[in-house]
Amino acid sequence: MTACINSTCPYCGVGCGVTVSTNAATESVSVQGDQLHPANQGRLCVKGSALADTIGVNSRLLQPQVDSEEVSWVKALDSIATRMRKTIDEYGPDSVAFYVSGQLLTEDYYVANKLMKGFIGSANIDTNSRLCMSTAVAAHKRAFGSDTVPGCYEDLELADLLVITGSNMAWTHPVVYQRIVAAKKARPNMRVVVIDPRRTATAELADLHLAITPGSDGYLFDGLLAWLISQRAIDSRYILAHTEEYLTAARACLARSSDPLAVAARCGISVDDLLTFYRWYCDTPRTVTVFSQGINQSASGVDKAGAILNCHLACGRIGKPGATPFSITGQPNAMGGREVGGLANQLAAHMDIDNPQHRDLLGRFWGSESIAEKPGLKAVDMFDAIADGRIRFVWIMATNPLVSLPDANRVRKALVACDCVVVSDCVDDTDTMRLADIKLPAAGWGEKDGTVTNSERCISRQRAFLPQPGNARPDWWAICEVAKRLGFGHAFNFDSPAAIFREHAALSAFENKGRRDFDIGALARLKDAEYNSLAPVQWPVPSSRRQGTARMFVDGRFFTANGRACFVDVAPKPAAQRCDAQHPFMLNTGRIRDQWHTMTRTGRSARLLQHIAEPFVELHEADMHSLGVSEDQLVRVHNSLGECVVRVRRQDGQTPGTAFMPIHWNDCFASAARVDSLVAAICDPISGQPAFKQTPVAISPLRSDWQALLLSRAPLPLPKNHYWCRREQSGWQMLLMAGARRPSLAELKQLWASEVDTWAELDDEEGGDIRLVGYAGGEVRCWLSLSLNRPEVDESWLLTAVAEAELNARELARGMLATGGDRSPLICSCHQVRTARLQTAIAEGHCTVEALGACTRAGTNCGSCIPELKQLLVVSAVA
Ligand SMILES: Nc1nc2c(c(=O)[nH]1)N[C@H]1C(S)=C(S)[C@@H](COP(=O)(O)OP(=O)(O)OC[C@H]3O[C@@H](n4cnc5c(=O)[nH]c(N)nc54)[C@H](O)[C@@H]3O)O[C@H]1N2
Ligand SMILES: Nc1nc2c(c(=O)[nH]1)N[C@H]1C(S)=C(S)[C@@H](COP(=O)(O)OP(=O)(O)OC[C@H]3O[C@@H](n4cnc5c(=O)[nH]c(N)nc54)[C@H](O)[C@@H]3O)O[C@H]1N2
Ligand code: SF4
Ligand SMILES: [Mo]
Repeated sequence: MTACINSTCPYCGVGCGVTVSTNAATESVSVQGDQLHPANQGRLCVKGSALADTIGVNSRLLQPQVDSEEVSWVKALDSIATRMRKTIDEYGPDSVAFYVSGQLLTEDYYVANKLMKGFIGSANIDTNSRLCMSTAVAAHKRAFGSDTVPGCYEDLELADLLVITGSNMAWTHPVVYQRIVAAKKARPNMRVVVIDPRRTATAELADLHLAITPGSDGYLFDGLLAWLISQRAIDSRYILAHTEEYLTAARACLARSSDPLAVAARCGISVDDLLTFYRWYCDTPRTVTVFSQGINQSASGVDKAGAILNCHLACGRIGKPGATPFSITGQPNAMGGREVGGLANQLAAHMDIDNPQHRDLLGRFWGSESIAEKPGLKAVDMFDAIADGRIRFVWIMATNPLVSLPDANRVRKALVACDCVVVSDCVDDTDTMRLADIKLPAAGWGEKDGTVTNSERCISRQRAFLPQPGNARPDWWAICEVAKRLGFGHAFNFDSPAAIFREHAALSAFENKGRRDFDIGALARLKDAEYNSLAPVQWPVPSSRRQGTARMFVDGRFFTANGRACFVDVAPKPAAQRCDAQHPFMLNTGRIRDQWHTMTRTGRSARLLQHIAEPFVELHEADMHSLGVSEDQLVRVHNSLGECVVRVRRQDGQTPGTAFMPIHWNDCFASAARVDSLVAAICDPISGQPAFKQTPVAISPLRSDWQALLLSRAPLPLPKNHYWCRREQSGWQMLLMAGARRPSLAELKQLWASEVDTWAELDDEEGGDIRLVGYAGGEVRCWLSLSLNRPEVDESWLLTAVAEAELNARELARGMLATGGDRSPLICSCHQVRTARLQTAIAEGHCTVEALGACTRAGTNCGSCIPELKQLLVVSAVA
């Protein structure tokens, strides 16, 4: 019997609908795109397509633990409440904190915020959205009076000019990107400008790629406003009718940014390219500007986003089909978190903590007299307060700050020093979990019910289709249970996510009367069955408009006191830090196509690890030359804060003098690859969002006398003084290692002394390489290859081979069949198509993405690799 259920993908802010089929007899789960979901209309990217690989009880935390002992939930919840109460009694409400996440469901988030700001009476709840969207939030509020994303995905398809800045959406919002690709194909006149210091997969679609100096977007958009004014391309009627402070902003902008030559020089691009962009913008009423972390994660991010908003307001390009600024959100529920007021300076339902009327309203609605009166500490400040003992209790939910906060080594010190650290997570081992005093097993995707809101304000249901494993429980339940033990039972007597959602919706409409943008009053009386079957809907959904709202500000009315949008004088600034002789490389950080953040889920999918399996630093060839390093060589990337050891990848899209590292690897997966151990905690003064994208570093080659690949059935002890990178695949532990002093054969065998009864060895006559296979009872238990450089192995072949005991030991030791396997980089994860196969197909005359797809199947499932196929076609055409 197969059962089908619709839900929402738990990864990025595109918020794709998925249809999950579960077969009770075979216990198999398959995940497909939901044909009817408005965000994706059936499409999924590679991460969504691999969702079924990442569920299950493997590596899950299944039982609460207090001080390293497994305990019942009752005991764990009692301990949390007692320790919290004791801390509050002794040091006051501001000595406790919650650090939460845009990956919580709205219902979890709502009760966490309600408990801290409404009943404990402190605003010390902040979220990883501080690292992600807080800049956009602050810029929206300053310009619009509310944190409103005005447009919708359809606007990106309708635009005649699409400006994408600081976003690698081909990899990070792949389904929206695919929608744009399709739109551009249907309307070839649509133009795309990509602004990014690197040439990314996203830039493959661009008619113009501006590889600006890192951090210079503020100059570019300020210069654009000056140009629009000088060309009389502004919409004076709109400015007069719907905005204020235009003259102040315009005068300042004209005074500093009128000279395109100077602006181009600041941005490190040619004046021709600059003016091409400016002219296109001038001439195209249907313009959309999409921005993401290249803008948000900056010490002057709010002003950069403000500069973008200024240009849209000046041309009246907002609230119209195909014309809007569009801050695209990262996490699946970044928007839901904003709705419930998860940031330390907000109140629930898009209200403000600084506004006494809002506090009063909330107090009456919640029946509480202890609503927090002042903003709480923003993420980076919160961890500083933990470090210096102002905060003595912290509950971390659905985020991994030891990996994702800047100056991550300082975060470690803070958590070590903290009296009580509670961590709620689904998996049993994360860098942060290792420092928890109390561990709570959270129900994960597919095991819990609730709602999320995507980048275009669309609320959709996540639905459970699996039982909660072991003693895992949803986060909302754990929070409510603690609230009850703290004496707030009357306000936390929720019996289901539906009940929480109804209260959340009712609050949004309470005394609203069109004054606050976030109003979902039409959903306040949903019966449980209606909540269960809730179809995706875009907020606002006031009682008067049940069908939801695609676009905001259509009538030019904003949520400021006088209804006018506000121009802001946004004096541009360069990147907060500069390179110097000791730190000659500007390190940029971000995401790769097939991994999600700290890899707790995607790092367990063999399929997703094949695209890129090891942490790396990308460098331009010229820099590799001057450093004297070659592709795949290990290097140290370091500065005064920390050090990482990663492999070099040559990347021609990298500007000389810049480097790029992924954010994903951490202490659970590699010896030294937490990139945030290098990033300084320099934040935007308004939003508190850290400048993750520009860090001066030094890079130096690492000498290694040997490198090895180990495969083992049993868990391996991780070496302390060597480079390593591990993963699990098909029940095998795979470990790559490198080091200075070469271990002896005896030392290596010692690793599996208790496991193995028979060894097969093969010494390479030429290089003195070591190849070892260990058997127990005729079955392969371990396999090892050690040589000077990284052993070249066909991993797919090897994994099948080690499972077959009768295989010739010599062949196994060689690691490859005599015919050889294809070890070239994997491009299409869905159909397992590698570069060499594609190059052959191109040589045979398959010279379009479609032809390559027909011939090799690459790119025909989720399409996430199409930008890479295009790159390959371009490179092959040049060669
Ligand atoms: N595969 C995958 N997808 C994801 C995620 C993931 O972990 N993996 N995470 C999700 C989350 S939470 C988020 S927030 C989003 C982030 O989505 P994006 O913002 O698209 O992702 P990033 O890779 O962080 O950075 C975007 C781009 O900014 C560029 N950049 C750096 N400095 C500058 C600059 O000064 N100016 C400009 N214009 N650009 C610059 C970088 O080179 C990079 O290409 O992705 C979401 N989607
Ligand atoms: N250098 C640098 N640093 C960055 C960034 C960057 O671009 N550069 N980007 C920043 C951004 S935008 C973001 S969003 C952050 C992301 O950083 P994090 O939020 O730290 O990363 P995740 O791995 O997504 O952490 C989510 C955790 O929640 C767990 N989890 C999943 N579902 C649930 C659930 O339902 N309940 C509970 N309790 N736990 C759950 C997962 O197993 C995982 O451990 O990183 C930030 N850090
Ligand atoms: S684009 Fe991919 S990761 Fe993002 S929601 Fe859709 S399927 Fe999930
Ligand atoms: Mo994010």
